[in-house]
Amino acid sequence: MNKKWNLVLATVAVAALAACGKKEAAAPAASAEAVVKIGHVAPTSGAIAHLGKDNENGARMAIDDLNAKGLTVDGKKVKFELLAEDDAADPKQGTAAAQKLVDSKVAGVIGHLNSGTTIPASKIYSDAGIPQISPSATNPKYTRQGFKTAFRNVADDVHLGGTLGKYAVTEVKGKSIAVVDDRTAYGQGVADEFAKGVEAAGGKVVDRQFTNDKATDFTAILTALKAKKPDVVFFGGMDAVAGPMMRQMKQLGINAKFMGGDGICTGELPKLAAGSMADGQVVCAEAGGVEGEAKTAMADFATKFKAKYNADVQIYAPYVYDAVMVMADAMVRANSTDPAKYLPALAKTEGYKGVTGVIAFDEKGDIKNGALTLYTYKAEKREAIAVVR
Ligand code: ABU
Repeated sequence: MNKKWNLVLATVAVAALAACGKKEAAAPAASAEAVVKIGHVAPTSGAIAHLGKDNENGARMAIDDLNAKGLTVDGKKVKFELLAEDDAADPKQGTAAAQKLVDSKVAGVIGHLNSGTTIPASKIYSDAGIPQISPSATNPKYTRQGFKTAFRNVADDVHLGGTLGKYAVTEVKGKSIAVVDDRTAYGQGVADEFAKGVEAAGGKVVDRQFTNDKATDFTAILTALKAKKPDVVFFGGMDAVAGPMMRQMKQLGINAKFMGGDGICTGELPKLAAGSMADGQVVCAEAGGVEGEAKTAMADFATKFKAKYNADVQIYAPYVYDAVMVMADAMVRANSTDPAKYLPALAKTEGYKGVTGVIAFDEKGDIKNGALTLYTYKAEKREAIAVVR
């Protein structure tokens, strides 16, 4: 718990004691328990269920830690309850899950994982006045719709795609860059930003192809792309499609660098690529990152996560953890778990020290001064190249 939180909790407890103490000095400050429901939505079924479970476990860990600490809000001990929904990365199931959570009277929602589900769901939460923090949806549109309830604690695709596009030209020295995307809100969006970044850095996109997020056979697009002799292939999409695409690139003799956004930058990618990944071939980026001493908190989180779930962090579990904690911190500062009352406190979040770094939101609800971590893979393990802002 950070110092600010300690101070706030102490203030709340003192205020509660003072209020109770006037007539019944012996009454406990926190006599009743309030159950506060927090919704979480991610695809825990389907091709990227491993990422959905990673996110959901991050949320569970935060809820367990909050309940172990025992928060008091407005004189009541708070017990947090997680309502976890599976949207299967499908926009229609995403809005159905959102409506279900609203009907269940959640105080806030963490999610969804995908931009394609987060964006349509955000209108439902906005209409209901329920704060939402996405810890992984990176399409910029999410926070540009004017919804006061929408927050994101990772960088967006403008930052992600643009930085990777520049990197492809200036560091990877790509001369002939091909771009493929999966036509999802995320995949197409990050690929567009990547292409803009390439061109802004003086590079050339020689081919643009697309597939979909359920495809398994890429022979036609890879054959077309091979004719352009690319030295870099960028894929806008998720690891479940990127892995088989890398395998088929190898079979077709395309020996290009393989780049992608956060959707491919996971612990599972080497397994999905099934032995086709050369050391240093992949360059991707996580939409967050820590440097220096802050790395210790991130490493400690990974150790605790492994011990609790017998699973390595895929990518966004620590960001989900922080999203839950930031929401609870706003409730404590507002001395209320009522969405209408703690929403202004959430919007004013400044200097919150999480495991993923310092969190503050700008006027749109986006993280201020968001970081990116560029990664490659060596011996099938993710290896950080640099943290950039
Ligand atoms: N940011 C990568 C995965 C989630 C999404 O934005 O669709």
